[in-house]
Amino acid sequence: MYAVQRPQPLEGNQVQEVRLRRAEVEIEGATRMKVEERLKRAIARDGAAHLTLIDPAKQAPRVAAQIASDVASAGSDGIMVGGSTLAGGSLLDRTVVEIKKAIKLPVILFPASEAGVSRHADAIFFMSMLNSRDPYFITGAQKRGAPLVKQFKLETLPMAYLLVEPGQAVGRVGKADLLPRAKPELAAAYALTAQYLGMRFVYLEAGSGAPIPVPTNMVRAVRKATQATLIVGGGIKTPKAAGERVKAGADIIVTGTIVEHAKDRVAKIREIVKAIKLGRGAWRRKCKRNL
Ligand code: 1GP
Repeated sequence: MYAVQRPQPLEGNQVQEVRLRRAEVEIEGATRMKVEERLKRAIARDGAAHLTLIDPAKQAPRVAAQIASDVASAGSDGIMVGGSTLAGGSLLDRTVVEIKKAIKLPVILFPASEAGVSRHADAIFFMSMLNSRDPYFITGAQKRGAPLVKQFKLETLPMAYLLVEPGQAVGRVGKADLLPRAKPELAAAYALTAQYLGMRFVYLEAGSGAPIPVPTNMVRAVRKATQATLIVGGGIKTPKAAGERVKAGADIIVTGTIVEHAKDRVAKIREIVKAIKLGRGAWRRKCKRNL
């Protein structure tokens, strides 16, 4: 016969120790809230959020950290790091590390290829350019990067990356069949495809430095078609352009190029953030009217 090993009752000080450990784990959990949850909370609290894109190839890591610190003080909700094919390796790592030293906002990777994965970030937009003609940009780079994402235990934010005219450099490099500006229904069909594939984020991208941002009627059509968290970026340079896209239904606005000019960075981002947060109030009022 085997003697059943019963757990021994804990002594008073052991009970205390277990309680303390439990409390520590809870605190740790609270401080390490998932990035997706943080974004959702910002959207729920303010109506919409703002993310700043920093391309490691465009400045030294220390300068990137200064930009991050400036936009954090201006009210931005997080930093995206990546964007160009040169943004990889040790330059990417050093940039993420410096940014994380400077701010407490979430740092999310925005990779152009498998080279854009860094162990130091908080999360990664695990993205697929659904309207590319080249399978590399749909599942190829992802397949190469996925084992690293797992190894680094990065939080994944599954995202459809949809390139809209004019598309700029990323449209050309990504061999995108650009979504025509006059075809909002096509964007909506892609966004719905993304949702049915299980992606929780949809990014309508006009391309960095685009002379005109994604049209508002396209944002509206995608908003109407899906429940995905809707991100809009590319060529957004003014509070008006940002606010209009939030009014049309965007949950997150991304700006990149405007933070490169140090002179008025803080004031510019502050104005854009203000327009974003006000914009959603108008969007909600409109929804209520239409109920
Ligand atoms: C790039 O849309 C972003 O993905 C940023 O674009 O540089 O034009 O702000 P801008």
